[in-house]
Amino acid sequence: MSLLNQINESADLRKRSLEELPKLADEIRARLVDVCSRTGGHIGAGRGVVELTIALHYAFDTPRDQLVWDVGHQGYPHKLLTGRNTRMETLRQEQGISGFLKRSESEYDVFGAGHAATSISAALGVAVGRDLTGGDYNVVAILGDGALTSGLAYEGLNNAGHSDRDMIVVLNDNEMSIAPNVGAMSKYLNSIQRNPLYNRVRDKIGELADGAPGRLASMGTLVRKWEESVKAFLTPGVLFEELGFRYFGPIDGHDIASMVDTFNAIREMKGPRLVHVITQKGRGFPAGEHSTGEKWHALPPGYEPSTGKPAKASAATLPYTKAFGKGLTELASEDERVVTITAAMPSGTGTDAVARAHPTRFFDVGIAEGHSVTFAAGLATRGLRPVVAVYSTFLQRAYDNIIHDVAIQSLPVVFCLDRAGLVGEDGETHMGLYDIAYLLAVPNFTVTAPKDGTEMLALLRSAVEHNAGPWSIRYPRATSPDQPPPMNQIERLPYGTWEVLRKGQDVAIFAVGTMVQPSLAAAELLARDGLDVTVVNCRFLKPYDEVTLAAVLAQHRRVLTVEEGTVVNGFGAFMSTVIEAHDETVRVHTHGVPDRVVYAAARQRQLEQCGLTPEGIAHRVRAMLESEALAG
Ligand SMILES: Cc1ncc(C[n+]2csc(CCOP(=O)(O)OP(=O)(O)O)c2C)c(N)n1
Repeated sequence: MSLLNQINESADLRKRSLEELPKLADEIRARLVDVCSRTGGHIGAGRGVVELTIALHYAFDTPRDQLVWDVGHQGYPHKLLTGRNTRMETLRQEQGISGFLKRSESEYDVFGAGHAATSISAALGVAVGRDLTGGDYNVVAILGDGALTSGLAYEGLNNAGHSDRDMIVVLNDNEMSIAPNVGAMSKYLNSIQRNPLYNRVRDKIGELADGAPGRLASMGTLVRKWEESVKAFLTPGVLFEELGFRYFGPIDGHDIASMVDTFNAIREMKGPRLVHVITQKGRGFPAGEHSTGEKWHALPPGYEPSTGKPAKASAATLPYTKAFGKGLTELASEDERVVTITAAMPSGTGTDAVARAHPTRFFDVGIAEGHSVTFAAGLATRGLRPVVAVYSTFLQRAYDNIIHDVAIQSLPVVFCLDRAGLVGEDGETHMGLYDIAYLLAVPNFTVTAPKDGTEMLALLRSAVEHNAGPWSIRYPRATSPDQPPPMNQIERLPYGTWEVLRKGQDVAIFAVGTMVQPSLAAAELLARDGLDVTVVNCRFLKPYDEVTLAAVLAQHRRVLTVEEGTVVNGFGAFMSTVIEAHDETVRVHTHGVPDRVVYAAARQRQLEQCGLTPEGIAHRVRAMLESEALAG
């Protein structure tokens, strides 16, 4: 009988012998490949930490001891061992198991996550909270080497090391972020791993210590090697030591017995401790052309479980991400000033294409969104045209940098916001719903949203040629409704202009970006009811098109704004104020994502739930007219 199926909670795991655990690891790997082939998901990170997860739940008394996982995308093995195995088929589905960690899902999920590098700060908060409330348990933060490219991780380390609190940080070092990890810290960790002198001496001392009698011999062998012997000679991890952590490692993160031995030995120690574990991301992937780590970070459903061969993407559709990467690459060939920046998301933002074509003008700065923006601002002061390609959700990390470093100085930085709007199965932590609201509030900022891929590239050209301040372009996690031509056939758009796509007289729909096509379709539906609707493509949210606005308001008494973003303080709210000042007799209704958390589901379902479909928009128009009729 399968071991995994006999584990309903982590206590069941701890009843097992150490010898059984490698078999359990195999079962977990097989289960992950199978489940994710149907659900899609972050399979690479989870497969890398199978043994680490087992060792943690084996050595620590979870859920009493508190495990704080960073990001949470590596949490699938943790979910399998903590009562969620039978529901794993619902991973990332509507009402199903989250693809990240979630407090409401399980008492084992100590702290919700999705964005990187929060674990040390959160774990320190839990540890201090424990001490203030008289608790007695261990607190363990587990984060990857990628997360150590983020400033937030250092703020946590700095504070925790100084606090002298009892907590453990497990550094899961696989040399990968989503792409290969970058930066000085990554090099430093490599040097600890790869220093042959250190490894040789460590082995030698280990052999000698194995024969030692007394107290030393009764401690975990590995711990004794590092703590008492090697550190004195070579001090690996001296940086962490200087920050106030006792450093243990590096340990083989696929050797369950070594890790259990280490965790058991350091569990009762006091103060901040850091265990450096070496793992291989995606370990055990089927071999072959699809086995490189980055491709396996996350996969869509439909891959072949035995080979890992991905499902074939339809050649007829083009994701916005791809169209953007191609267009930006071509624009960078035309214009030497164009410099591309990503915060650890080269393939996610399509800028891996730019990296290949223009390596000297491409910068992956690590999971450091705030830094990426200020870095771009610095580049802009030299006459360059930095393009920051970033997910809408991750740009939230950089709000002060946007205002303080870019906008106040009116520097020409271009922000290309991928995954803007409803993002589907990644769920609430990754929703790109706030960028319209937070960028409209920033002075000197040009805020735009294209209706299709061609317009996205036209806005990109316009943005790069714009001298007066920052500019944002948002586009969704979706395929473009069109196939944009090469960049040299794309012209810039007249600044601050809208486009009237359909002329009617009953109601004007002011549609933003992804909502232009469904608004046109809604107008068709309404035409069947005898309603004559105007549809305006409000591609410039700020500055808006004063001339077109005045012309439309001269013809219409009713306006419905439609946007794929939070309705609170969004484009509709902005336009309501503008229109009221222009003509207070015009009624404005705003339609967008309601003011609530939007959870995982297919993107199309989310659009339906928010009424951001042709039917939903038509319904809002009818409701607007009905409420008016009722009001008399
Ligand atoms: C603030 C933020 N930026 C970007 C991401 C996208 N992202 C998810 S996982 C990941 C890599 C994390 O690397 P690491 O911490 O080493 O964990 P691993 O995946 O290697 O286990 C990135 C960049 C994120 N989750 N949060």
